[in-house]
Amino acid sequence: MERKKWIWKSLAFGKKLISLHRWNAWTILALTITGIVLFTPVMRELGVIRSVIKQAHVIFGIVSILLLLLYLPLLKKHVKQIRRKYAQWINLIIVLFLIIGWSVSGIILWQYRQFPPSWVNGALLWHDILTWIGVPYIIYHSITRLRWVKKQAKRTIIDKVDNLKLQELKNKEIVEVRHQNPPPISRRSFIKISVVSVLLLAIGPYFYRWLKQATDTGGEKLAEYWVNDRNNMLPPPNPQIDSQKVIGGGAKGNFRIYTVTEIPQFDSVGWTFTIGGLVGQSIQYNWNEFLKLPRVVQVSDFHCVTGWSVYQCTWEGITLSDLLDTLSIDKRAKYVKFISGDGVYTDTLTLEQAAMKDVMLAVLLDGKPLPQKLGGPVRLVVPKMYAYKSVKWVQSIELIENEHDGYWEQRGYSKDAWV
Ligand SMILES: Nc1nc2c(c(=O)[nH]1)N[C@H]1C(S)=C(S)[C@@H](COP(=O)(O)O)O[C@H]1N2
Ligand SMILES: [Mo]
Repeated sequence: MERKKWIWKSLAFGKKLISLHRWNAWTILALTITGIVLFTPVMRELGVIRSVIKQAHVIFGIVSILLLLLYLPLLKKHVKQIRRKYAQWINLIIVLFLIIGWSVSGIILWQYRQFPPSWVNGALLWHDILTWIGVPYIIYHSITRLRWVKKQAKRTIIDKVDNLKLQELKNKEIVEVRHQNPPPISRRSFIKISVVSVLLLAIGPYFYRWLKQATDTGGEKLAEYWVNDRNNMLPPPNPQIDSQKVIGGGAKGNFRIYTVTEIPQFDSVGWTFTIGGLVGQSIQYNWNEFLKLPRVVQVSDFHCVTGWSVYQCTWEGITLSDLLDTLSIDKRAKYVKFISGDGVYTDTLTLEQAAMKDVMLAVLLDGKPLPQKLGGPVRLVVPKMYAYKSVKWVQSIELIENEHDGYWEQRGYSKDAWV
C-alpha cells in the first residue's frame, strides 16, 4: 500500500473535491437527522438519549466546519472550473450560504453563555430558517443527481438522436441537437417538477405552522392556549391584575411547549400541594386553600437554553420565600427540591437562591389562569435562571440536605443555570 495516497495534500484537486463532497453529504445527513430529533417536541421524552443526540449534533457540526475549512483553499480553482456552468454556480452559492449560516448560528447556540439572549434568539431563528430552506433543497439536489434520474433524463436525448440517426454523437453535441428541437417538456424537467411538488406538499404545512409561530412576536399562539385550554381547575378568585390591563403589556413571543411525559391533567378536587422534608411539620394545601395564599405580580423575561425567549411575561403567584418563611426549617436543610405532578420532572434551588424575591409559584400569566400546557395550575418561575429551573405542574416541595440534580441536569444541562 502506498501510504502517500492517504495524505490529503498529495491528493489531486479533483479527488479532493469528490472526497469533500462525499464527506459533506454524509455529515449533512447526520446533522439533519439529529437536528430533526432535537427540534421535535415529543422527542424530549427520549431523556438521556436526547442529550447524546445533542452532543452528536454539535460534533457533526464541528466536522462540517472542518470540511468547510478544507474546502476554502480549493474555492478559487473550483470557481474557475465551473465558471460557465450556471447550475453548478448557483448550487455552490446556495450550499456555501447554508453551511456558513448554519455554522455561525450553530456556534452561537452551542456557546449560548457567551452571547446575550437576543443574539441566541436570532441564531435559533436563522438556524431554523436555514433548515427549512436547506434540507428540502439538499433533498432535491440529491434526488435529481441520482444515477437513475440522470439516466432517465439522458434517455430522452438519446431517443431523439436515434430518430435523427446520429447515434455516435458525443454528449456535448447531443445537447446542441436538443436545443435545435426542444420538446415541450423534457423528462428531466418533469422529474424535477415532480420532486419539487412532492417536497412542497410534504413540508409546506409544517413550515407554515412553524413560520406563524416564529414570526408571531405578539403571542397569538399563546392566546390560542387559553381558548383551547383543558385545565379543569377552578379559576383563582380576585386576580390582582385583569387580563385587560396587563402590566407588562402582555407576553411578547411564544412558548415552545416542553414536557418529558404526556401533559398531565388535574382537577380542582383531587389536586394537592405539599411541603415536606426537613421541616418541623409538613403541610398540605388543597386547591381552595392554595388560592387563599397572598399573591404578588411581577413582569419578567423567560429564557430557554435552546435559544428561544418570551419577553415581558406578567406572572401572578405566591412568592416562594413567603411560603418558606411560614415554616420551621430544619438547620440541616440546604436545598429546596421541586417535584412536578407529571411524576418525573424535578429541579432544585439552594435555600439562598430560593430566597430571591422574584422566585414565584405562578398561578396566572397575563391576568389569566396558567394554561395546562404552560404548567397550569401551578408552575415555578425563576426569572434569573434558564427556564429548565421553572418546573411545570409543581405539586410538592421538599427541603433536603444533599444536592439533587434536576431532570435535565442529570442529562447534561449545567448546574449553573444563571442567565
Ligand atoms: N414538568 C416539566 N417542567 C419543565 C419542563 C418539562 O419538560 N417538564 N421543561 C423545562 C424547560 S427546559 C423549559 S424551557 C420550560 C418550558 O416551558 P413551557 O413548556 O411553558 O414553554 O419548562 C421547564 N419546566
Ligand atoms: Mo429549556
